[in-house]
Amino acid sequence: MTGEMPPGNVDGLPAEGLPAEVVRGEGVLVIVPTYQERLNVENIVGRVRASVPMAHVLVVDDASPDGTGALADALAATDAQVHVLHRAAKEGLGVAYLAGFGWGLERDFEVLVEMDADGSHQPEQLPRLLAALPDADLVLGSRWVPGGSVVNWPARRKALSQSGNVYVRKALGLGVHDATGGYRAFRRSTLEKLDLAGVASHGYCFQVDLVWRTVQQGLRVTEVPIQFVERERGDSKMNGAIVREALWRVTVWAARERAMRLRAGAPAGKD
Ligand SMILES: Nc1nc2c(ncn2[C@@H]2O[C@H](COP(=O)(O)OP(=O)(O)O)[C@@H](O)[C@H]2O)c(=O)[nH]1
Ligand SMILES: [Mg+2]
Repeated sequence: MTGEMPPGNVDGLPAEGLPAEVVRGEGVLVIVPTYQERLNVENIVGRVRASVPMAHVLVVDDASPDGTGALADALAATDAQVHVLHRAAKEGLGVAYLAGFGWGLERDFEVLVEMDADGSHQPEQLPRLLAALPDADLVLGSRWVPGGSVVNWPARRKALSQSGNVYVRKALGLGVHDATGGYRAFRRSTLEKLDLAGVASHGYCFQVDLVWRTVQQGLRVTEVPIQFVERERGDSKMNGAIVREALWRVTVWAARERAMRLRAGAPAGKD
């Protein structure tokens, strides 16, 4: 599965403002939000540590009733590169990531990575994302570019993700094929420019929100193909409300953007 993967060591790449050590994992924080992931947390943390040994991991747990947080604490107790941020209640993926970003930005991390806990985002592909960072301000792991794929999704879920991404691309005029995915690497400098305090979106919409903000700042977004593997253990927290939130917020942003362009006398969008 990982045979065609480039090696983690990417010596020789021109690193614009990014030392080669960062591309190899030094100063990299992998943020893993968890809710009810007791069956997955040890596996994902171990795989990140094996794949990019210099990187640190931050588990952001929303007081999972199944004891995910305590298990993460036990992992952190034996590994100085594993950390846990306990939140008091489940408030959605977006709020958990914002807390994780805050934690990482307060410390000296240069790169902040988003990764699901359920194994859908393979830690073995992280070197691939990091290798693209010298030429990007945000690297997206993408299912919907050539070379990208999804394993074990029913046709209905695949169609939902693909059509959702087409809608986002057309409505916002974004040149991005997977704006809803949650496997991505931000430079610290990118997050610092995004007005994170103003982010109100929660689920998939949170992911679109951050790409949209990054593009609006004129920053460089690069998509790297990933193989997304549907979880084998535990349950998805995706629900209709998460999809509806993304739909209405994207529609509102698109309408606002169009109105602003019209007022400025410019052509309305690229669609
Ligand atoms: N901390 C936290 N993590 C969450 C929350 N909702 C989902 N997650 C985590 O976000 C990741 C993706 O969620 P998942 O249910 O797999 O969504 P799916 O991949 O879209 O089906 C997993 O690691 C979840 O445990 C939440 O409210 N709080
Ligand atoms: Mg999942």
